[in-house]
Amino acid sequence: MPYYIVVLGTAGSGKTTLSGSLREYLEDHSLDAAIVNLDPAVEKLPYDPDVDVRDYVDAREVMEKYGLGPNGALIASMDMLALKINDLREEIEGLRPNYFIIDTPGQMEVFAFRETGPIILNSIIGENRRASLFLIDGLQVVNPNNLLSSLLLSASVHARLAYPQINVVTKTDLIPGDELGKIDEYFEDPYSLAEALNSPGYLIWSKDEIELLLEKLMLFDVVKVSNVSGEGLDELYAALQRVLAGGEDYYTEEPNPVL
Ligand SMILES: Nc1nc2c(ncn2[C@@H]2O[C@H](COP(=O)(O)OP(=O)(O)OP(=O)(O)O)[C@@H](O)[C@H]2O)c(=O)[nH]1
Ligand SMILES: [Mg+2]
Repeated sequence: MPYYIVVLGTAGSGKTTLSGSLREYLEDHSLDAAIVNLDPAVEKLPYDPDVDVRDYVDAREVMEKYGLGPNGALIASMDMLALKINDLREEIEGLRPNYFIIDTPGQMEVFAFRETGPIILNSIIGENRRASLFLIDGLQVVNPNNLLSSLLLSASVHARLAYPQINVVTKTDLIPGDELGKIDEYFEDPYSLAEALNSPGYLIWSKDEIELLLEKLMLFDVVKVSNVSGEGLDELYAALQRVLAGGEDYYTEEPNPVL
């Protein structure tokens, strides 16, 4: 049974780059991985996709035909893709890798706030084991308020998909050591993040409430990676195996319950 890894996150957080580097990593460890490009608007990919949604819908064409802007066209394209889901699923089922990596578009509303994203993903994945990676742009979350918003968005995605989820802080190669240390501190101790928020007095929650909230938001595993140096990919793989295989043998695992 293949495992499905869904790569999600805000625009530019590194989904496409990580999808490529993760496939390389798995292949270097003698595991077979296939990438499904689920972004109908992407122009250039750093990897060669095994399945490409652009064969089913063309966001640029949708934009011109219906006079839509880039975001509207993306959302309309995903709606159109949902209508072709059986063909897409058949193509995916024709492949037999150990892992499918699904690279998604950065328009988070498709997954966090609309039906389409979960419908498409659930149809593709069926009853197979899955994990979602929620990518958090490391350069953004040196700012504690941005980290709080990212964690809230990650929780929104989890609330819609209900997949086992790992938060992945990307671009660590671009973050100075002392700032990286701060991010570690925030994740190790939610209280330090609550303490670091700017103007918490203007938030509707009291500091105690923020601390409680952060405790819940930080229940997800978190891994830091650089897609450039490859640092952190060992830890990401270990976290994925914990979620996907629970330490059990690949072939003896029971599939996930039907969602
Ligand atoms: N230095 C560095 N750059 C990175 C890393 N990951 C991604 N990038 C760069 O960040 C930019 C955006 O990366 P993408 O992989 O296209 O991000 P994405 O999340 O797929 O973007 P969208 O699909 O547009 O939402 C590219 O210029 C990447 O080369 C990283 O770990 N380190
Ligand atoms: Mg991308």
